[in-house]
Amino acid sequence: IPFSEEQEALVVQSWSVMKKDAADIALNFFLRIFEIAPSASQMFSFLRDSDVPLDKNPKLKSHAMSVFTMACESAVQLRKTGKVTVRDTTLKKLATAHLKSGVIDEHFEVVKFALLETIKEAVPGMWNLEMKNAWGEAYDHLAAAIKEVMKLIT
Ligand code: HEM
Ligand code: ISQ
Repeated sequence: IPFSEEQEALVVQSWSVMKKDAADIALNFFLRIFEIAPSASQMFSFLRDSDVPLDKNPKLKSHAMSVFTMACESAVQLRKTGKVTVRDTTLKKLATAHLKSGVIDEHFEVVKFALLETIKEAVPGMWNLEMKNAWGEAYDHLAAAIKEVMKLIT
């Protein structure tokens, strides 16, 4: 089934509301990952090497925002072209960074669940099954693109 204009709108609109609270969203997102898979959160070097509290960590905020932004961009591409293409250099950099950190395929399900829970909590009035599926599909295509390159360079 093609990704519809309505699905794109659900993602784009909820993201435009959420990004006003970027710092909260980023922290909640990370805490969700930590809650689901405490061991996975130890892979984040910017936390191991840091003395500042979690909510003041600039990398946590910027990297978490990238995940949301890239998933949102994926929704736009899915509607326009039916597939997700990430810039080659970006994709290689991402795949390399994740491989180096010890990320495996199963972790992508953890991050997906954390992402969806974070959105649900951030926009409770907008949240519904259609929104969940639209974000989920956009994330799955993005994750598949990253995982594919991770396998190629392993
Ligand atoms: C780093 C995005 C999935 C764990 C990053 C960075 C971005 C990003 C933009 C920063 C890369 C850089 O250093 O320039 C994404 C996206 C994902 C995804 C878009 C899925 C679609 C995951 C998963 C895990 C994970 C499944 C596993 C729990 C990490 C870790 C780092 C990282 C450990 C390195 C942080 C550090 O130590 O500097 N991610 N990520 N990511 N991500 Fe992800
Ligand atoms: C990097 N990759 C995936 C998820 C993340 C969540 C918070 C901060 C950085 C991240």
